[in-house]
Amino acid sequence: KAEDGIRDPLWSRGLGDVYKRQPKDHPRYKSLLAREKLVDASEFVAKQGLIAHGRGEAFDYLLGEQTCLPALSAIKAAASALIEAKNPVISVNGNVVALAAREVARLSEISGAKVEVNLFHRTPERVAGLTKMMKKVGIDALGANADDKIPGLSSERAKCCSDGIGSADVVLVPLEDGDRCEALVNMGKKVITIDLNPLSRTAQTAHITIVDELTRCLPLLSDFVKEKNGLDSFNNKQCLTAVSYTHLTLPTNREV
Ligand code: PTJ
Repeated sequence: KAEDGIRDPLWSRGLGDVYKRQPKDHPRYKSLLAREKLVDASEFVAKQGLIAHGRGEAFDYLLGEQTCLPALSAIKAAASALIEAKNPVISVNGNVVALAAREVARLSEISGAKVEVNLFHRTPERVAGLTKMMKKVGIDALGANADDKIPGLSSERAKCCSDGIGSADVVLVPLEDGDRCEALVNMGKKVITIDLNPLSRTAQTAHITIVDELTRCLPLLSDFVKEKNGLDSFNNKQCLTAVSYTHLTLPTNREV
């Protein structure tokens, strides 16, 4: 254990080990790697997050495990929103930190967005552990001193930071619960989400929904912000319809 009493998560065995333990020639190497990252950080990933990951995998399988054209438009619209934002915040949960801490760190650096650890299944231990994981990739994440509340939500899941989500104009909140997404929209925030399920309440409620896998779309989003390659005219409903009708297919015609 480290001196603060929290076991060094994720990189305790060195991230290299996570990669080395997976057979690189396995046809589903990337999928194995993602699962291994979640297991490695299991102390701070909600058990429910593992189920959420399985649902995401299933949708990604049907999407052909690639960024579809409507998702690309949504990523560009998200880039525009982040570029124009005055106080952008990236809200991260257990799954997001375990899978994509480095990708979040790069986006935060490029966009100037703050990072807040904000959890559905909130405990002080999880907030501290995930904050420490962000620190290891160079990010001082907010979250521990939650002094504000998201109106309309009960109990621990309402907590947030006044200098983070509380005062943000644009919030990027990947893999979010539908209730909380709606509450953020009701607060007047511009909400960008990343969710592989185009039918979820979060996907339907957010202003900009990127229907793509988290680790696949974050680097693209960072590149577009850096290149100022945004898209101002965007219709989320049309985008979700295009994903559902054109890109969610049964994988009968491709290698599985
Ligand atoms: O760490 P906590 O306590 O904040 O809890 C996090 C979870 C994920 C448990 C919580 O936010 C939750 O219950 O989320 P939901 O309502 O299950 O929604 C998660 C959504 O993310 C689902 O629609 C999944 O399809 C989608 N998803 C899962 N993995 C990925 C994903 N979308 C993009 N990339 C992924 N890797």
